[in-house]
Amino acid sequence: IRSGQVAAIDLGATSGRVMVADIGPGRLELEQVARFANDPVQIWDGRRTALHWDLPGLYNSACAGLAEAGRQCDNLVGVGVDSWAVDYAMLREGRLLGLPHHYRDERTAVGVDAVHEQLSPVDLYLRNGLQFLPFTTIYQLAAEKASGLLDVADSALLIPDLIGYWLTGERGTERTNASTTGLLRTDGRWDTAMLEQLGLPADLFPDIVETGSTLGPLLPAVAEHLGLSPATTVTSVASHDTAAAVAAIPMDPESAAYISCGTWGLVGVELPAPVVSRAGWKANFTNEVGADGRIRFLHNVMGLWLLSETLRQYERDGYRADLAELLAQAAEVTTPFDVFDTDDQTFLAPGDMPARIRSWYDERGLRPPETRAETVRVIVESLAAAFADGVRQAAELSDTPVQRVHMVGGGSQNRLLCQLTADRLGLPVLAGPVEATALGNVLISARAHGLIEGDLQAMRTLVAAQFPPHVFHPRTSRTMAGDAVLAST
Ligand code: LRH
Repeated sequence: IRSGQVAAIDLGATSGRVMVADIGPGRLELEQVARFANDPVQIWDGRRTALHWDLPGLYNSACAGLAEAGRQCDNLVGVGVDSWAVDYAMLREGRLLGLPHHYRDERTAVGVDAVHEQLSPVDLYLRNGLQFLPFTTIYQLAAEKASGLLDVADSALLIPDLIGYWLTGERGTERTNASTTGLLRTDGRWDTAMLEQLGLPADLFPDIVETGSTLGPLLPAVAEHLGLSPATTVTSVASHDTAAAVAAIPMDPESAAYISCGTWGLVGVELPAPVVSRAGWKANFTNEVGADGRIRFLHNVMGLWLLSETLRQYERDGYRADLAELLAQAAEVTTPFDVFDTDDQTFLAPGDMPARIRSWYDERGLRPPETRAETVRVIVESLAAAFADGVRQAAELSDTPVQRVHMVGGGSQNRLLCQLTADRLGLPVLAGPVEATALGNVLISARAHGLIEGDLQAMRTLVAAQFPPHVFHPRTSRTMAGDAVLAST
């Protein structure tokens, strides 16, 4: 066992950070060295303004963070990169062809139609085991066909793989993130027959690289520019942020469900093998690959996006929104409201969220929230309801006897959300760690560098010891099945 530190570049949909971890047997210390905004850019493309990620800007900020990490560490041995899933950049002869599209860009609708003309949604599900999300890579690529870019590109890289390529000059498609593209069969291989049927190039993405493998050392010029040792290597960690988070959840997957709650709320269980059934298709449950070959059987709930986009609107309206204050006011709301369907695609795009929520109620003749506190309350209530449904369905569809629910990510700091979720399920919610994604990133990196050893269970034990969760006990005796509602307080 060696000693040293590893750095994580963790890119979220609203902000990115560089974290440093000092890890060894029984030791896990995590520190943030840089945090930066991730502000998508709207750019005129000749026909419309399209929503893109500012990848060069993010890379620049990440590099500044790595340089700072190097200054703070005595032996920085490695770097791992994770980000949101599905999005990709196109390249020709190694050079970037324009900024990657944001998955919330509206261009994907034509792609969905084009794919479903060739393959029915259920047939597609039986091939790739993924829930329907209109922005999955397969739909984005199908939409891309019209742009002509596919004729020019000779390769494509998922976002963390692009950062890894810029750092090392090496290309690969990391396994966990590859599993979100819809381009793999449930056996983990590229579905070349399907790509051919859809008229998409079969060799656009580089070969799959396994989670935890070494991508390569930093390019000499990069190492010099950042003041890092040229021996520093980049590990292909669980580069899908959700896979990294799940790897670090201090849970026993045999009896626990999880909610990885950031921009999205990913609700599910961890399984040894995919569950691909008609019932799973109907419930829109996905089989994504996790660290060490586990399956993340989960459903995407709209997540904190509903809240952050609401706050953004309040600021546009000239109100200086303070989340903590609004949540405190929301907790005091006693008027009962129906919950709204957080899965409704109308909430996907950026824009005026409170107005869209109000219309959702109006269109159904239901009483809409009026005040800011009421709006925040219905969002949190509706998220808790969607989380509870997700947990129940995950348990049922996978035959997992769920006894507790782990909430990690930013949502674990939202006490109202944790409590309401516990109440709706009648199960304890164990909140934290908030930085599960970065922890999963550094743990896999540290293991690859020989700083720690062991399986996922060993890593989770390390997390549990250093980051004991905060327990929210249910205030009702409601059962998992959702019947018998008896308030005990
Ligand atoms: C969460 C996440 C999620 C994907 C979405 C695109 O950040 O990676 O797992 O479905 O972003």
